[in-house]
Amino acid sequence: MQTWASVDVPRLAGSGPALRLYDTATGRIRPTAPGPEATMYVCGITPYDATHLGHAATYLAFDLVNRVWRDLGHEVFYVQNVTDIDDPLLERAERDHDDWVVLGMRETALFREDMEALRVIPPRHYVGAVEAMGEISELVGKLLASGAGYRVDDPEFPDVYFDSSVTGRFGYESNYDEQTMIELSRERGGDPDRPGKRHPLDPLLWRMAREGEPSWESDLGAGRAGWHVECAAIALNRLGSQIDLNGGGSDLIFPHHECGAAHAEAFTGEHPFARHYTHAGLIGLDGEKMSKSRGNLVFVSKLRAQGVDPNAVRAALLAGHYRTDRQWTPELLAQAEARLARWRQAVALDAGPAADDLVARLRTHLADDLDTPSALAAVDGWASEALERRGTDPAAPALVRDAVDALLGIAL
Ligand code: 5CA
Ligand code: ZN
Repeated sequence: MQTWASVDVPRLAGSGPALRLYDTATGRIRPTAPGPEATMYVCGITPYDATHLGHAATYLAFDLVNRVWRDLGHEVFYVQNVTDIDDPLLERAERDHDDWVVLGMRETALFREDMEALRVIPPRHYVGAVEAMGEISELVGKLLASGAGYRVDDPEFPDVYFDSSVTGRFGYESNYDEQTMIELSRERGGDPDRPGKRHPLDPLLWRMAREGEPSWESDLGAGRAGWHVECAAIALNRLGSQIDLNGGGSDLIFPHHECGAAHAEAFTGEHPFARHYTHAGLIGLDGEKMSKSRGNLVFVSKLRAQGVDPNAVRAALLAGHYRTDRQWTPELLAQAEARLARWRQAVALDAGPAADDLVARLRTHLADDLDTPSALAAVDGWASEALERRGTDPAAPALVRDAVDALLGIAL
């Protein structure tokens, strides 16, 4: 699929400390230690109701990872998918008497536009499930042949499932107990109650064609791919195994990333599939998680249409820590707008207080599990000093502008 337009990232002199991030699998903040090339797979949208501020917050968090790695001199190999065929998309299309293909295309186009406006660095490969159906079915075929997959005991629809016991590690990524896993699976697209499976937690790999549902020809029989194997195949085929980071919002901890990791590890025999499983907290509105099913959504495109500066949306979402579940409020946006106005006033001065120390602090805060609240406060400090006491360094305003752009993605 076509990705979105790239964004210029200023190069800063010097370098900072290695990036440390929380890893869900080990429950610890650990250094990321990519080689010259850093590999990152972040789960993309299911294209309906895009792009709400919860989506935006999650992609902004991983955009910071991208920016910090680049600043450290790594080449970042970033891949993202689009789940452009799945049950929720079909359900929405049916509800709205829409064509699921058109719905997916429209929402993906809107998402691209929003990402561009938010100055998110695009992935190198942006891959739709539909265009990847051949490679996904191939992976399912190999899992089936190796014994990691099996046909469910159902003569009418012998769908292919994954035997979650084959790696001997199922549960290592989420660290949830079995009861929790079963409940979350039921809530999030799984089918723990389907008869004929070896284990309730075994996820679907290939759904045989049903009347009235889209399907694709394959050696497995006409059908379509399960959700987790979609991401496993797209990631493995482009980034290989043992990637540096697998990311998404915290609602993907289970079953999605647990199952994706198990698929990849069963296929390659290598553990772990990702060195870091990193998850962003969920954004809510009026005390509830912002989600399609609840319908309490605030859209990036609506804000843009109202004339809101996307840089202010970015600043508002980065004002909280990426791992904290937090609420979107109009005040949050107003505060971000005031903050940006002040920063812009300060960088418009002919001279300012020396900014080398600010750049070092920005790097240190971001390297510390993306501590954006402290990073933004550091810029506030410099801006106050510049506006209240002035400064004599003529290069400082431009340096701050570049650092805020390169590291936070905010254009002043
Ligand atoms: N297509 C799948 C991933 S393969 C999917 O989860 N799509 S999604 O459109 O539902 O979500 C896209 C990304 O936004 C996911 O990483 C998800 O965890 C994240 N997300 C969804 N709702 C929120 C929210 N309220 N706050 C923060 N992130 C969210
Ligand atoms: Zn995914």
